Amino acid sequence: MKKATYLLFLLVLVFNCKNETSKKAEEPSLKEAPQNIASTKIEKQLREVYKSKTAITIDGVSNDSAWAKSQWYDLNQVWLGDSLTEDDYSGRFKLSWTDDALYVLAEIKDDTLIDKIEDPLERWWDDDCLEIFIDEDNSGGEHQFNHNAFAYHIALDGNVVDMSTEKTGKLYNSHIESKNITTGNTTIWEVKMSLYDDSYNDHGENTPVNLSANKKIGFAIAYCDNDKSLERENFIGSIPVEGKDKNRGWIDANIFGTILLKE
Ligand SMILES: [Ca+2]
Ligand SMILES: [Ca+2]
Ligand SMILES: [Ca+2]
Ligand SMILES: [Ca+2]
Repeated sequence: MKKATYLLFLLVLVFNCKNETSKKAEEPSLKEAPQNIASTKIEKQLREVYKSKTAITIDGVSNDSAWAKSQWYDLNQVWLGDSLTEDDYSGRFKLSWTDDALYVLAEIKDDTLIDKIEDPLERWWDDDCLEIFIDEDNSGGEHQFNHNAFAYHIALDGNVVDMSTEKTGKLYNSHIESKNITTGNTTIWEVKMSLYDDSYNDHGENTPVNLSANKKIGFAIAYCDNDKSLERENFIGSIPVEGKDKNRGWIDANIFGTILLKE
């Protein structure tokens, strides 16, 4: 009897050890999980974006002729936080392009604008900000700490932040010219973006790509809404994300929509 109990104890010990070993072995791969996202993009939300024949002035005023010709798209998919009320948030956007840039016009209605974290590289997603996702070659796939795609957070003060290849936030202000003007609870954001391909080097010289008709680009846009909390209260995107975890855009370019540039 004693022997049997001892054997049982040994068995349990060995089993536990095995479990412990496999657990430990899985930990690093769990942390590196984003590295294993394959480029399995399925084209969704394919939208035609028309070229601007005249220059678009980045002044936060939407009276440029390109905007009159472009259609509004909803910015209404809740990726994080509870369901929204009309007072708390509503948003929509338009797109256009020229040979050297992609243009975004966003109209955001937000009851309280906050920009209280002074350091632009500290929790840049917890102040109100516009976030624009660009996958220049529409490849899809993982982009958390590389430049297969970009997730530009544009703060109310114009600072632009994304994750660098050093796995920290970095300013990419040279990629984006923007201006926002708030009237009442409505903010107009006008944005001009230079696009870079996946060879982008955080420590080298980089040349933006030239845009041309029939080019496809992976694209999504979102708004981080915080009104009074330590962390953002809502994250609202332009495209439905399947599954429970909808905060995937900053890691996984497979979830982006696709835009098709047209003359
Ligand atoms: Ca303008
Ligand atoms: Ca709000
Ligand atoms: Ca890419
Ligand atoms: Ca807000």
